[in-house]
Amino acid sequence: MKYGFEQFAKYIEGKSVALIGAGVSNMAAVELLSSLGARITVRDKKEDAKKEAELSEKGIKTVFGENYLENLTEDVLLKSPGIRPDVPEIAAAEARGSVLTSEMEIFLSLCPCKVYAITGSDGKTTTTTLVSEILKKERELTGKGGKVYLGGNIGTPLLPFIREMTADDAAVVELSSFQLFAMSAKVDTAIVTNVTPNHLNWHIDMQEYIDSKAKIFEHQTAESRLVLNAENEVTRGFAAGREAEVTMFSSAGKPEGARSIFLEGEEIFYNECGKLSRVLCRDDIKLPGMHNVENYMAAIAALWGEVSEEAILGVARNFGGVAHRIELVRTAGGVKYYNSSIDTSPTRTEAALRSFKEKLIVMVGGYDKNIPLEPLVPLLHKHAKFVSATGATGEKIVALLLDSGYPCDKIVYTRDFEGAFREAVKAAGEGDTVILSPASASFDAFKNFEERGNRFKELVNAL
Ligand code: UMA
Repeated sequence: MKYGFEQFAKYIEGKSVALIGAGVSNMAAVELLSSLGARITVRDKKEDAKKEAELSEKGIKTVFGENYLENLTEDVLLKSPGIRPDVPEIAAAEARGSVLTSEMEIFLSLCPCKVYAITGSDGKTTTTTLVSEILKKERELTGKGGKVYLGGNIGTPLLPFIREMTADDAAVVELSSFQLFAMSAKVDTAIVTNVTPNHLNWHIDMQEYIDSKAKIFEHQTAESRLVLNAENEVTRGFAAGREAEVTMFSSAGKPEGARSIFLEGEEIFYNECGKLSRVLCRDDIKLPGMHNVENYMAAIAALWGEVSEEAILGVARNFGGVAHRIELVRTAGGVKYYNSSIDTSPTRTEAALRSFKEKLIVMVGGYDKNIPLEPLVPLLHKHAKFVSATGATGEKIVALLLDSGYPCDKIVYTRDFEGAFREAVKAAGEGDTVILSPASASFDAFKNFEERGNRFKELVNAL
C-alpha cells in the first residue's frame, strides 16, 4: 500500500519500534524514526559493545546478545532481511498485534516517485545498475529534472533519502528474496531476471523461494509493468494471469506474447504488439557475455518508451560494469584482468570465482577480520590455477592451502600489494584470467575496498 509521509509521521510518533538486527538496513532507519518521535529499541543477536554504546549515547535502548528477542512487545517491528519472519518470538509478537515490517517496505510505501524493482537469482545487480545508468543518461541528455536513486540489496538503504525525494525522481531498487519474503508493497515496474535454486539454506524449499520472488509483482495493477525472462521456466510461468503489462525477454529468438525484446542473430529487437523496432547490435554492448545481453534486454524492456535510443546506446557503448564487482579492467597481453575488490569475505569470493568457467589466477588476502578462512581451501582447489596472496590473511590462506596439499609452486606470498600483483602477472600466460578477489577487508593497506580496487586498476592499466 502507498501512503503519504505526513500520514506515516502521525502514525509512528510515540510508537515503540524494535529494530531487529543492527545491520545496514535497520541502522539506516534510526535517524528518521527517532526524528519522528518513535521510541526505538535496537535488538541484535551478536554482542557489540561499541555499537551499543553509540546507540545509548543517542538515547536509544539496546538488547544485544542471545536473549535479544526477549519481551518483544513493541508496536512496530522492523526486521533485517536476513532474519526469517517465522522466528518464534517474532511470530508470537505479530500474533499479539505488533506490526511486522522492514526498512525497504516502509521506503516503498512512502516513495513519492516511480519505483523500478529488480530481483532474480542471477544478474540482478548488473540489471539494476543498467536501469539506473540509462535513466541517468536520459536525464543528462534531456536536462530533465529529478534524481535517480539506486539502492536496496545492492547495498544502499534508501529510507534516509525519503524526505528529500520528489515525484520527478526515480528509485531503482535491487530486491532479494529475503527482502521480498514478507513484503506487501507495490512497485511500478518489476524485473525478474530468472529464478534458479539459491538460498536454500534460508528458504524452506524451492517453492518458498519462488513464492518470495513472486511477491515483487503481487500488488501490481494494470498500470504497472512486469519484465520476465522467457528462457527461464519459472519466470515464464509468472506471466499467466498478471494484471500488469508483461514484456518477455529472450536471447533465443522472438518469444510468445504481445510485448517482447529478443536477440535474433546479432541484433536486439523490441516487439510491441507485432510492430518491430531494432534496438541495438550485440557489438554495441561493451560488457562481455550473453548474460549481459540478457541484462540489457531486461533493463531496456523496463524503460521502453520512457527513454531515448541515444540514452540506451550511450550506456551500452560506455558502461564497463559495476565498479569493483567482477569488473573487467582490460585485456593486456592476452590476459583478462578483473577487479573484484568488493569481495571482503570468503562468501563473496566464492560467488565471484564461481561465475567463471575457467580456472583463474587469484589475488587474495588483506586485513584480518578474524572470520574463518577454511571455506577458501576447497574453493581455491577447484577454481584457482595460481594463488598470489598478500596481507595478514594472505599468510593464513597460504598455510591452509599448503596443509591441504595445494601445489607449492602454484602459490606465492608477497607482503605488499604491488608485489602480489607482479607475481600474478608473472604467472599469467595468453588466454588466462587474473582476478583480484581478496576474501578480506582492505584496511591493512588501504582506506577502503574502493581505494584497493582503484590501485589494482592503475597497475593493470600501466601494464
Ligand atoms: N542478526 C540477528 N539475528 C539473526 C540474524 C542476524 O540479530 O538471526 C543480526 C546480525 O548480527 C547483524 C544484522 O542482523 O548485526 C545483519 O542483518 P542482515 O545481514 O540481515 O541485514 P543488513 O546488514 O541490513 O544487510 C541487508 C542485506 N543482507 C541480507 O539480506 C543478509 C544486504 O544484502 C543488503 O545490501 C543490505 O540489507 C541493504 O539493503 C547482502 C546480501 O548478502 C549484500 N544479500 C543476499 C544476496 O545478495 O544474495 C540476499
